[in-house]
Amino acid sequence: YLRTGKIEYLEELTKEIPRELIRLTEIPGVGPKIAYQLYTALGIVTIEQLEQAIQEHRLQNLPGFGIKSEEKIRKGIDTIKKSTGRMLLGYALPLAEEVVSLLREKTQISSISAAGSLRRMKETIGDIDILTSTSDANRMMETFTKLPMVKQIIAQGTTKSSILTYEGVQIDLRVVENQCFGSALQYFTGSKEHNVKLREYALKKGYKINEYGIYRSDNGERKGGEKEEDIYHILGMEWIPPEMREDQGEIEAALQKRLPVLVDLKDIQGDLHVHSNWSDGLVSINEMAKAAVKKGYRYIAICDHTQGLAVASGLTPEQIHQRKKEIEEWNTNHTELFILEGVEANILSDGSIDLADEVLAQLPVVVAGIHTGMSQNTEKINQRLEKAFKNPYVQIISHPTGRLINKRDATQGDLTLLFQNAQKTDTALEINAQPERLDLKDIDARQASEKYRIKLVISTDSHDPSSLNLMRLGVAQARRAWLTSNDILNTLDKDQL
Ligand code: DGT
Ligand code: CA
Ligand code: CA
Repeated sequence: YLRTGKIEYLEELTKEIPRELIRLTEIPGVGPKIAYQLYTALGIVTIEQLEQAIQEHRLQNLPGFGIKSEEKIRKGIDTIKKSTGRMLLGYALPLAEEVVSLLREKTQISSISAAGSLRRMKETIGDIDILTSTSDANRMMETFTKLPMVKQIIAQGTTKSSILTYEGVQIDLRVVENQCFGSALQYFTGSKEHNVKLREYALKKGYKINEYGIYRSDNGERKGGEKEEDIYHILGMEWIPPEMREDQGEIEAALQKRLPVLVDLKDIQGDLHVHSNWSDGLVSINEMAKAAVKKGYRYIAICDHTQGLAVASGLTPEQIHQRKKEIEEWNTNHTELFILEGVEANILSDGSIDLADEVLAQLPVVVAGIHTGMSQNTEKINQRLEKAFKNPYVQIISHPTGRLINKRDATQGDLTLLFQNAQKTDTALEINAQPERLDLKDIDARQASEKYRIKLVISTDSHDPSSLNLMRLGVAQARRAWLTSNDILNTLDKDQL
């Protein structure tokens, strides 16, 4: 490849298989194998051709296909069409951080920050907005438009440039005067709804706000704008954390000086849902524990899958027993971090748990989740969850709605019933920090806490050490849900927990 810029085998394959075929595999329910079959047997390459073939029921004639599989693929196409094309926060955030760090390295920067939905840490991001102030705007724009990830320059000016990356992500960079940085940051952080409400309130109070500052309406005098706090403080409010800026009551709360002190990453004392290579995790319990020590945690719960989930090498009671020795050995030899013995058990399709009560009773941490039969109807899912909540050993429900952003809708389960049951049985609900889960989502987690006083747990569901870093996504989701450290169980120290 280095000599010729080509790989012969790849060239051959490209002749054999059209490149567009890869797009079919983005359809939920269509893997590489099925895509290949669709192409070789029916000559299908595009989603449009696939839709046509489904309409004419041509898939049903393929070996291994039936009405059901045809229907499943049709639904998958619906999902993909509904998906907004917005990227996951977990993808946008590292990309933005890389851009910021490259700009810092190569230019003179007074201030720089993400703005827009990224700064508000929304679960999905349309485009990435970055705001900066510098003594040399031209140099900044030159540098930005020549970054290694840039495929195309959409616009290049002295105050705003936009680029498109090879992955198809749009990044907007704005350069503002240092003395306007605060007001510009406020303006470009949004949300639009928050800003509209804030501007209306400002007008009522005799002020005008825009990206250049905050001004008195009567004589136009500039009152501030260098710092973002200026805007909120001059209007008589507390500074509002970006995650709350969605016009969901935060302006009213800030005026009453009753904003909650949001949970912060540094409040997190441990991770209560991680896997090891006893089930489908990539590394040993020891390696997971060492990584958790590096994060400054005081405890982790190793919650391997259980026997009902064979595809994830779920553990039998006997294997759980064997695993215990490894956990005890760590705990005997280490004081800095305590390993809690746990499982992520399965809520089977009839609502029973795939381990006997005697086994569950031995385990300090029992997480339970739905991993199969996710397409059951509302009644079935409801019954199933209700029964699982009644199990006295189940303490935490993992990824409670089962949604996968842009890929799979939440289960048909009734959310109100879920919350009522969690409340009644004193069961905690998880905010799963995996980028495509973020489940519970922000508004649901807020309701669970405010209305039902349910305790939440922020967990990474890590299957490898580096995924422990996803905790910040879960914390962001909790902050968007207005949660404080009191609402989150894994902010407790080990003994309280
Ligand atoms: P996104 O990119 O769809 O995930 O969402 P945002 O919130 O990042 O939206 P974007 O990129 O269009 O604009 C960034 C922020 O700038 C937005 O949250 C509010 C502010 N903004 C931009 N243009 C306007 C505008 O025309 N009117 C108002 N009120 N605000 C604007
Ligand atoms: Ca944006
Ligand atoms: Ca933008």
